[in-house]
Amino acid sequence: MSENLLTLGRQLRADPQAGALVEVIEAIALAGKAVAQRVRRARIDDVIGEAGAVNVQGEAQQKLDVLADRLLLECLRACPAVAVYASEERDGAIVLRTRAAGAEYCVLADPLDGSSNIDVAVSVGTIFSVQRHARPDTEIESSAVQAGHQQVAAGYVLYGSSVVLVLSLGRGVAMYVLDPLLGDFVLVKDGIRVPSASKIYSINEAYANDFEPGLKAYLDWAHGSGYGARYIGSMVADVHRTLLKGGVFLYPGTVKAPEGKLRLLYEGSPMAFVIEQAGGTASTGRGPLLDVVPEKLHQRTPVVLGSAGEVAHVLRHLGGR
Ligand code: FDP
Repeated sequence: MSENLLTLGRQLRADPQAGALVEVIEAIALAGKAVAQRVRRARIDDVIGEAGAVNVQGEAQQKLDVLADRLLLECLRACPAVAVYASEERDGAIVLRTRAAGAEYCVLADPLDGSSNIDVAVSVGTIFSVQRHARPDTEIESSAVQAGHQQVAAGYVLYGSSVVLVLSLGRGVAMYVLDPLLGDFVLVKDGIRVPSASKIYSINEAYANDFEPGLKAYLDWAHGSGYGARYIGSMVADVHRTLLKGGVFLYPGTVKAPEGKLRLLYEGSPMAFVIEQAGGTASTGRGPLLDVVPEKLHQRTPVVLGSAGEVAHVLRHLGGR
């Protein structure tokens, strides 16, 4: 029986620096609980498979992508501190309220990352990023397009063998697990640090023929240096393992897709924020990922993140930083 009663809400409300962010994170956590239930029941409720529409990226939306996006929107709509919601599943940002109405934050999310894995019961997750609504209300939609280092909070909810919420408010990284008895996220680890080195690389190596020469050279070097490979194919699960066990996660550009597949604002930036807050490194292969100034909402980016020592090995081969 659980004795851990330090819930996410109680911990946040005791934080004098958290302010109105508390209600934003609580809204995201509530959506996470609702999505977790839907993911668990997906086969039973017959919500597996494609929704019949494609998103703005031209990718087939899964029924659960659409459901998760709606649940997140509804939770944020009821949160007075949120001005804007932008999602991988929607063409444009949704203005919920203005700063004049007291709303200070923009929330960006990949509502259900790794969703092509749902029908085989592999871990999926919700990735989120919170930024300040920094522009005048007349430019409210573009307010969500900010460099990663300007995030005020980021994290993810992982729907795996347990439901895990990882959160950074810019002062380290904490991990919470949904206690099914309490129906609440309880703190299980604070001040998480990514191991500085770990001989694991995580990449879809099937695309290797299309990788740039430096990356092929890194993989050759890793093959000869005692490395192991781990690739779930669900970013949120691969990054979570990297956070806890170390190693390097890569989704690079290829000849066909020079900017890779992952979205900067919904996947790259929030995961980079978490990893760097835990003492790791995040790069595009050309420079720090958190320094990239986005030009548009749905921009893609190559991603190299994880243990500082492991990312350094990759960058040494790529000639980047
Ligand atoms: P998915 O398409 O299943 O949503 O962001 C998309 C993503 O999954 C990531 O979660 C995952 O890391 C990546 O795509 C897997 O792509 P590949 O199949 O090309 O390796």
